Amino acid sequence: MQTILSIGSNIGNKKKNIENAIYLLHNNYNITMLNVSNFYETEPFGYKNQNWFLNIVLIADTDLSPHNLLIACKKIEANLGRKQTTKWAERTIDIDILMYSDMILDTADLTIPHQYMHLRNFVLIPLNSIAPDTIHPIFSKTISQLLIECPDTSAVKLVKN
Ligand code: PH2
Ligand code: MG
Ligand code: MG
Repeated sequence: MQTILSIGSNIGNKKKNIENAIYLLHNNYNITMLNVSNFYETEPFGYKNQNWFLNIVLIADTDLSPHNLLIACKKIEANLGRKQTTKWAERTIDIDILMYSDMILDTADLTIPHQYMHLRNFVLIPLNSIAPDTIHPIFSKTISQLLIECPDTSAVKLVKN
């Protein structure tokens, strides 16, 4: 199944942390990357008094169920040294499931599509760069339309390689 993930880091070697997460998704869980966005330097959304993040979004193919994909993401976060801290705390690595095919799911530990994805520039700007025409299954709107309507004013800067 096709899934869309958001990966962010704001401690340590942010680029290496994200590259390691992509490597482990593929190597340990046989997840195939179909499209990976460029890196973006992003102003912290929510709690402002922390480092800027580096963020990417990727589209991948997986045989894992949403629940098992969530477990895989959590294991990789733990492998890469993420400490279990409060919701808005800075993090070595954060891997979030944004979408899973056109599935809608609302369980205690997992909500798909990600419940805040349409409200965050650090998600929508990278995602719009690789999948502007993907339809959000709850709002029935494209990513490019959600970006136009997004009220977030936080800065998201493309990193030029
Ligand atoms: N993740 C958060 C909270 N705020 N801000 C940016 N810019 N990037 C993130 O990945 C991010 C955030 C919670 O996971
Ligand atoms: Mg997150
Ligand atoms: Mg997370």
